[in-house]
Formats: sequence, structure tokens, C-alpha cells
Amino acid sequence: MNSVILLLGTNIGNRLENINSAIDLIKKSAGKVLNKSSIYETEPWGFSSDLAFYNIAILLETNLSPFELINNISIIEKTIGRERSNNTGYENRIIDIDIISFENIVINSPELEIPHPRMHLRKFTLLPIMEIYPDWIHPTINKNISDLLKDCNDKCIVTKI
Ligand code: PH2
Ligand code: MG
Ligand code: MG
Repeated sequence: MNSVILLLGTNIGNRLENINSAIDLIKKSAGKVLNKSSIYETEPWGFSSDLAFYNIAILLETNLSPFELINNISIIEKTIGRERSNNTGYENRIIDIDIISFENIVINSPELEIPHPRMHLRKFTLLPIMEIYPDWIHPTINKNISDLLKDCNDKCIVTKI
């Protein structure tokens, strides 16, 4: 069994419904949900949009390999209605499900990077994870979530709903 941290994000449509649908589908095809953070309303990070996000972190226990998991997650995103344009850069989205960490595994392939390469730069990722897995240690930076937060310069607004 593998412990995985997922981060869900949505800033289009009924954000609460999008998160709930994603969690239902994760339970059906990705593994057992052991813990969930609060939902946070968060300012768009890295691009400008009038549409604020909801973000939530989930602790998942899974038998899947990282590549099986990312495959099932892509199917879940498409089921909920995620469409990707050919534009580069961030865009508004119905749902985004990112694998933030997978045990203490490090993967650097074009299809999948674990830990998520920008997780430590984002308060919308660190604050929810702080609630569910503060002791997780980043396998290459070698810091726990609380120390990553201390070092994080992100100024975007992040509020618990
Ligand atoms: N996801 C991004 C880019 N920017 N900003 C917020 N607040 N929440 C997100 O989930 C998010 C983002 C890329 O996936
Ligand atoms: Mg993302
Ligand atoms: Mg993603």
C-alpha cells in the first residue's frame, strides 16, 4: 500500500460539486481516502483570472503504481469535464487533480514529475497539506511541510472556507 498526497483544484462552475464528484471517483478508481483537508478559497497563482479556486488536499492509500494512478486520474478529470486547450500557460479549469507526493518516491519523466515540481512554491498546496500530513518530508529538499511553508514567499490569498 502506498500513501499519496493529492491536491484538487477547480475555478469553473460549481466548485463544491466538482470537488465532491472528483472525490467520489477517486474512491471508485484510485484508492482509499484516508483524510481530507478543509477546502480553501485561493487566489489564482501564476496567472490572472477573476475566478478564485477551491483547493483541497487528500491523503490517499493506493495499490496502484504512480503511472497507473496518473492514468486513472486523467480519466477522472475527463469524466468531470476537463478540457485542455493547446495554449501554453495556466487556464481556468473545472477540475485539476495533481499527485503532489507518492511515498518518498522521486520521478522525473516527461509524463509525470513527483514530488510536484512547484508544490513548495504554493501556499494553496502547502496550507491544506499542513492539515493532513505535516510530517511528510520532501525527498529532495529534505524539509517537512511546516519548514517548506516558512520558506515559501507566495503572497497569494488563501482562506479556509
Ligand atoms: N493550479 C494551477 C495554477 N494556479 N492557482 C490556485 N489558486 N489553485 C490552483 O489549483 C492552481 C493555481 C496549475 O495547476
Ligand atoms: Mg495543477
Ligand atoms: Mg494537473
